[in-house]
Amino acid sequence: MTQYFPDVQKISYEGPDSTNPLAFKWYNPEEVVAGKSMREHLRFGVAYWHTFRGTGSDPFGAGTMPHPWAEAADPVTAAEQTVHAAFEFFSKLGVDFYCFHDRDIAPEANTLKQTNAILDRICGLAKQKQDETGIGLLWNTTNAFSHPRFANGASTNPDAAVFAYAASQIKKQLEIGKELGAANYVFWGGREGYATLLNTDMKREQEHLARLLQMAVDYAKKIGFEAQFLIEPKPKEPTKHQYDFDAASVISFLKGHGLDQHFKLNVEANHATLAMHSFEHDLQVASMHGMLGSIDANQGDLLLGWDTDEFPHNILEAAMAMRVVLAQGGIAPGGLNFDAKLRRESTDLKDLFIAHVSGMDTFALGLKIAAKMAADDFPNGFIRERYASYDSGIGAEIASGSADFESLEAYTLAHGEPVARSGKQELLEARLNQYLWQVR
Ligand code: XUL
Ligand code: CO
Repeated sequence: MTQYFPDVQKISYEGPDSTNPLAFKWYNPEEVVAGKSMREHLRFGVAYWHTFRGTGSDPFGAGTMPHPWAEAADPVTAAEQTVHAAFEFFSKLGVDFYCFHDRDIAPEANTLKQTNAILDRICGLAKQKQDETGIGLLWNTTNAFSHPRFANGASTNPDAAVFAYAASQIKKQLEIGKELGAANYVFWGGREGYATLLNTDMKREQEHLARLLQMAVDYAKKIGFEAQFLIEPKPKEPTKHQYDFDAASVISFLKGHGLDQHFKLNVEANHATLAMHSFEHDLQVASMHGMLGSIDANQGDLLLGWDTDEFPHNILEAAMAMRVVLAQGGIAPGGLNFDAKLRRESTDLKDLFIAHVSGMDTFALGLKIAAKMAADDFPNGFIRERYASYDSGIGAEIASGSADFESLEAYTLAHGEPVARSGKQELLEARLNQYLWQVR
């Protein structure tokens, strides 16, 4: 069998002092942290589209990345070779999961029928490789945004025939997800949004989006596909205003359409920052509604206003993310999918491994830091204390709803000016830095 990465052996854990770029410094899959192995906590996944199909092209130039698996002239043979390359990569890296869109894993043909037949053939091979390796599908999803037919959206398209096409594609992907035992199924908005209200009936478009989601819920039930459904928020790109703007707007959309029981969120770091939120903010919003389902682990660039999808290497951000995940008791059946791509200038095949190893180490270290903080009740103890006035007396009356304006006025008249209490932000930041630098 052809090896696509002959120079790379199985990546192993060598510990924090190693200087080997092809070894883990922090990710030690069987090491137990806060009662579970790192592998159980982190549930890493590789994104098929970036890692095996991303070429490094940008609006100013062609692809720069070698893809030996895609060199076959015939696209179906290339797709089969890509499955082999992908499973070699997953096995050597030691991830337990992967994710794909229908159009990453198999090429589109002239008709939906032909396209679906090719998809079945390639996914049959993927199933065989899953069974051989024990590597599972974290989630699959539908690409209803690249083809020119989706230029004006999929379920929010003004043309009902395009809605029908998108629905047919999603129907097939739900069947594929069932076949491959996907743990989750993702809906990312693609081109569900608009550029100008001069040609857009926003209310109608959003109602159609809700219809599509309800149909997906109904069909999954009908075929017995039990994956967790996830919506992935993003505020802009490719449209100027994406409907699934951020965690808060997605949650209120789902609640407004009676869909919230059926969906959780797949929060992506770079999408949160494009919405002018921190990664941890959007994670926290989703989590406090019991709706944080999975994570697209990447990072953006503060100085660039688009989705740069860099591999995560920010330990502080990873620690803050894992703090939210630990507090809600874990991320399963979701996981951490590296929706991340190499920089266009990183052109060695080995860079794919180096980038994933660095991302996995970043989150493994983040997990250890977050676990140490949780064990010390930091900063939770401080936060609890900060709100302690609501645990008894007048505060408990406010929280329980038994206080009213008259009783609060009487309290204020009797007690006078409240005593100022410091929020201690600088103290907490300094303490946090101690965690970042001391955990090993
Ligand atoms: C696009 C993006 C997608 C989704 C899946 O910004 O993040 O790749 O993760 O469609
Ligand atoms: Co994503």
